[in-house]
Amino acid sequence: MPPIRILTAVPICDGHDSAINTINLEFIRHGVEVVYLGYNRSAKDIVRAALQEDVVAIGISTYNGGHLEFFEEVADRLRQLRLAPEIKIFGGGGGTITREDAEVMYARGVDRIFFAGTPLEEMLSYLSVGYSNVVQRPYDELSLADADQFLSRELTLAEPGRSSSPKPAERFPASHQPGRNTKVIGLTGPGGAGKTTLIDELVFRFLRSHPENQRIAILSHDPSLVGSGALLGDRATMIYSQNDRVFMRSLSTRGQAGGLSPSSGRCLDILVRSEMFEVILVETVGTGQEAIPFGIEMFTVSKAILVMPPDYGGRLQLQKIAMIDAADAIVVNKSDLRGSRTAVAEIESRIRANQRGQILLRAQANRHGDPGVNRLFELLLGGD
Ligand code: B12
Repeated sequence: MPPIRILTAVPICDGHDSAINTINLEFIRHGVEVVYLGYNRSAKDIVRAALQEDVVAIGISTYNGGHLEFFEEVADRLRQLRLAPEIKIFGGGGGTITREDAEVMYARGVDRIFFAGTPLEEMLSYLSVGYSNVVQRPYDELSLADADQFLSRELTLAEPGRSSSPKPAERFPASHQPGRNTKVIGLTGPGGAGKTTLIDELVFRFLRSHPENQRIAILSHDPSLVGSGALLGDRATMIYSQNDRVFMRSLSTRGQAGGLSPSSGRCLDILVRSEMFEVILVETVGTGQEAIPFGIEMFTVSKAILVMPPDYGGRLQLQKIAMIDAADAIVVNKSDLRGSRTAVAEIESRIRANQRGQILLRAQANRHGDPGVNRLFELLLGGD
């Protein structure tokens, strides 16, 4: 069976994330894939993410005292989308959630509350007994009000070890319609280079510059850890991507080297064929020197961006980074750090011999309105 896949979050106006961080790690160590949405999240953001990630349960950790109303809103939103009772809600909040409160919450659709003093093994056993054998069946497209829900399940069925008939990608009409030209942009680079922040900023510029009916998708990757669990945490650092016009799916590598997962190619194919998006951004896991994740069979992108920090270790190290030759654009991010101008000069001389017209930019993605990010957006996503 594929790993249990859940979403965890901390509600709005609540920064108590220490408990959920500990619990997430314990779940991951025992083979669970945890999509972590972060703290200070609204019920709407949580339910949107749960739908797009096609999780079997939502775990909420809350200490701000608003748990009765908050859990109820999550349950109501799930019901409105006909996602309840399939997606279950569980959680905890130490001594702030009393046993009396929990009874009220159960009556409103919450599956389980864990009180102060509960051993981690009890939570693990709750997950493994309740969710190990959940079968996520194909949706009949016509019976659904929400196209995102259909798309989300198709992505699930594209995973290795799932059976689906007909094959998922064939359930959308074939792409290649005249006039429709989905841009697929791949972003790769070492861990900590700022890929996720850069993506969120590109999404912001897309939402601002494109009409309301146009949407953008993100296919994001994180590494699977020993025991096959994974912390799918890119959503936790994103701000603008919490938006109905953004569809995001997080994939774990499930042991595959090179930056992508065994189902990445099929998932990208499904996203393209759905014809729901103007742009699809693909983020790899943090990659090493030898990785060239895009351009291989089943995974071709329109443009590939290499995101690098300025401190790659000097000219000699630069010679060894294979993606420098394969990228269409190289972004030296974190330009506020020392050495970023030198980095650009060194990379410039490194790529000169390639004569491919590669774009080279300095950027500081964590700065609002950064001119480097603006330029990258104009060059790769601005217009046709
Ligand atoms: C640590 C802590 C902090 C840290 C938070 C660090 C962090 N990044 O999380 C700091 C010091 C920053 C902090 C700040 C504040 N805190 Co504080 N904090 C606590 C404290 C001491 C522990 C909470 C905790 O993490 N427990 C550890 C977990 C692992 O154990 P547990 O709570 O018993 O939970 C069990 C189960 O419920 C379960 N569980 C919990 N969540 C989940 C989720 C899932 C999915 C599952 C399966 C299980 C589960 O796991 C545990 C298993 O035994 C509590 C008091 C207390 N003793 O509970 C106050 C407490 C929660 N804080 C409180 C307050 C008021 C605040 C502040 C508003 C204080 C202020 N005026 O600035 C701020 C708000 C911060 C913010 N931005 O939200 C109050 C809340 C009162 C209320 N709701 O009525 C409390 C109760 C203290 C008090 N008695 O007044 N806080």
